[in-house]
Amino acid sequence: MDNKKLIFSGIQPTGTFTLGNYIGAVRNWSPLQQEYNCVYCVVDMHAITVRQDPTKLRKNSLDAYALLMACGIDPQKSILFIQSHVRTHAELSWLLSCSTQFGELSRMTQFKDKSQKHADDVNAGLFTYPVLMAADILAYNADLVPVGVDQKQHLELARNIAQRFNQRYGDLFTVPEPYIPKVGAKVMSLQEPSKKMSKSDENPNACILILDDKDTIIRKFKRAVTDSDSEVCFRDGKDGINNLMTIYSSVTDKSFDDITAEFSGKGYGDFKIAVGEAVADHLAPIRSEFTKLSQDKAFLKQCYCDGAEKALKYSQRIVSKAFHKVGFVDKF
Ligand code: ATP
Ligand code: LTN
Repeated sequence: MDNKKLIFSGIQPTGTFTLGNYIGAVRNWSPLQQEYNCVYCVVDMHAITVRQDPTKLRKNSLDAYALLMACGIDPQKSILFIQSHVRTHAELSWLLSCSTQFGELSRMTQFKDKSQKHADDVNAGLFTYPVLMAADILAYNADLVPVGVDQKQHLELARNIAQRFNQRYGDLFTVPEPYIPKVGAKVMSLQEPSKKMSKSDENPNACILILDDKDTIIRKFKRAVTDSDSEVCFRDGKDGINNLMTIYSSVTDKSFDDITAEFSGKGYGDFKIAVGEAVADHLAPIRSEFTKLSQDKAFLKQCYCDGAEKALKYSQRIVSKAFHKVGFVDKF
């Protein structure tokens, strides 16, 4: 093994990725492949904490895998796999759940939000979701975890679980650090800019999907909720415009000052169209790569089977040490 640091991250196959998933997380995964050993995962086991249609889940998982490749993740460079294919995640999750307190899990804001949203199905998996996420990360002794800001609390918990396990049983796990982008760590809904953009939003105008065509993208931006002012500038109280500026800045690399100068004297209408065009141009190559990849089912299968094999081999070394440390009888 080389001494490069290890990156781990995952995304749920709960639908086509939004521009929020892309800017806040997935977009940053591909460049990291140059400098780090990377492990990326489609977390289908996390997805079933909310009711899923089985046929749709299977399709969404394969699409999510192909989308990650279309976003530049190369299965030759990184370990890219589907979570349920690698048993060590569930195994380690059980061990870690016995080092996690009920009180800690009760404080997770995602649990509070999701149990309100799905009040008819507040299942145990929704509650222990962050333990499985900790297992994903710790099974690879990941150093860095690139995520959007909404996952910071879960990552903090993963750090606490790692430290507690190490104290109880002796050093084993690396305590992971979050890796959160400076711009775009929380892309907001286009319809309610005080809420995060989310794959599972019921209002289709609230989010841009990364496979939306150019006309749809421009139409959604034109309808984006803004304020009654007319100046394109980043300021408190201008949530809608701040969000559009963040999006425009992250796809064009322009600074907020440059954007304000570019649109001085022009109205919100011109700005919204410019954002729509920049986003559509940025996403076009991903869309065509995805179309190409998803036609080659045999190739995709070869990639995810290969990925699962490598992931199991890597994580098994660490998880079997954890089994030994807690006092399970060795098999070999
Ligand atoms: P769901 O709506 O099904 O709960 P989600 O859209 O929140 O899903 P996840 O699969 O839970 O997406 O998240 C994948 C990654 O995308 C995570 O790193 C998360 O932090 C990031 N992310 C999700 N939404 C946003 C957003 N609006 N802005 C920035 N990053 C985001
Ligand atoms: N909970 C994450 C998805 C996720 C993840 C992970 C992210 C599952 N396991 C491990 C980073 C590392 C979310 O985005 N909702």
